[in-house]
Amino acid sequence: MAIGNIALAGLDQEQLLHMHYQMVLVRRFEEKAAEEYTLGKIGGFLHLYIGQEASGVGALSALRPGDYVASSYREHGHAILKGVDPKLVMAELFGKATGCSKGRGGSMHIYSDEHRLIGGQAIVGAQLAIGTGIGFACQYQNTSDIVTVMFGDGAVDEGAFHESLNLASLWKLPVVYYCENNQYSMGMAVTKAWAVASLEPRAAGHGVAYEHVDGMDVLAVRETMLRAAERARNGEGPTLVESLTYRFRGHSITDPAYYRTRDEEAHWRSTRDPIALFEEKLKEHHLITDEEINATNERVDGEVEEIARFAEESPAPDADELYEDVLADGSGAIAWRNKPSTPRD
Ligand SMILES: Cc1ncc(C[n+]2csc(CCOP(=O)(O)OP(=O)(O)O)c2C)c(N)n1
Ligand SMILES: [Mg+2]
Repeated sequence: MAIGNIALAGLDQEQLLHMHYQMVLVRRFEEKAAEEYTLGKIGGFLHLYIGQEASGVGALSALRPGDYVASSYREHGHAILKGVDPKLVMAELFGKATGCSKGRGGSMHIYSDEHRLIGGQAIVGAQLAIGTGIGFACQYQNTSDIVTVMFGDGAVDEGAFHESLNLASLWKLPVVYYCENNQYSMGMAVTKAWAVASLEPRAAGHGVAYEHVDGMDVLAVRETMLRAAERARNGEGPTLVESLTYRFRGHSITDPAYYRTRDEEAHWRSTRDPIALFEEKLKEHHLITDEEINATNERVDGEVEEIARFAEESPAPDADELYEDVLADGSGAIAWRNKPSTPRD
């Protein structure tokens, strides 16, 4: 067994190996989800997080359990890292009653009140406004909780991005705006969409602190996020963190990604795989051996089989529940907690 008495980024060996395990778990979970999708077990959309594991593990490792996370539709990994049981996440993808959103949300609407995971939002940029509102609530209620809003490079062109950053800056809200710049929004390359090379000028435009980080380096991400979280908790207001990463698959599972070359993908996979990079670093510091990496891979493979089995064997939601938790009709907000005697159209 590798013996590491060297702490990296202030973390001991056990903590570092746990981060490695989390990255492998998120990767394998997504690979399994892709497999189940092709078997017809998962319907609707499916946006995988493969390639972005360091960005997620590093960011969420810097948060406290009571902190809020608001995310996009590429959120399976965020949910797992926020503490939601992966079995309940997979069951949600399968649309099963045991899913964390009772099987009614699916891949894009993973949610857990208990874990303070505020979605899973399918509307690009929705989480920016929602997260900012939660930040206001945290401040108003005088708590030490903060909010991390996770979004993609496509969301920064939404009006909600500017409205949110302006208010959060003005009121010094405890929010970290975490942009996972994976360089594409669906088929649109960032280089064709942004008039500027980074988000720095946009942050400056709203008087918001800005940090850029290599999103393939899990420890660099963690350190950046620790600083941003501290600023938020200390009443110094929001930070916009830009985490440069790459998604190894298409936008969603059905996207053949014709807008970029296979060479470009192969380059990122072979030279910038965040798991391989972290393994190299751990080995360099004698904190892990190849045998231990293999053992982690095997352990996670077993866990993921179990996760998928749970989802497969779970029951479908009862058809009678179809009208439960419907929040609105045409005339305004009506909370239907129970099935109405006469279903409305
Ligand atoms: C308001 C809105 N506009 C357009 C869409 C369609 N849409 C879904 S994902 C997406 C791209 C977003 O890309 P990015 O923010 O970079 O996130 P990524 O998918 O790369 O994680 C678009 C345009 C949407 N869901 N919502
Ligand atoms: Mg993107």
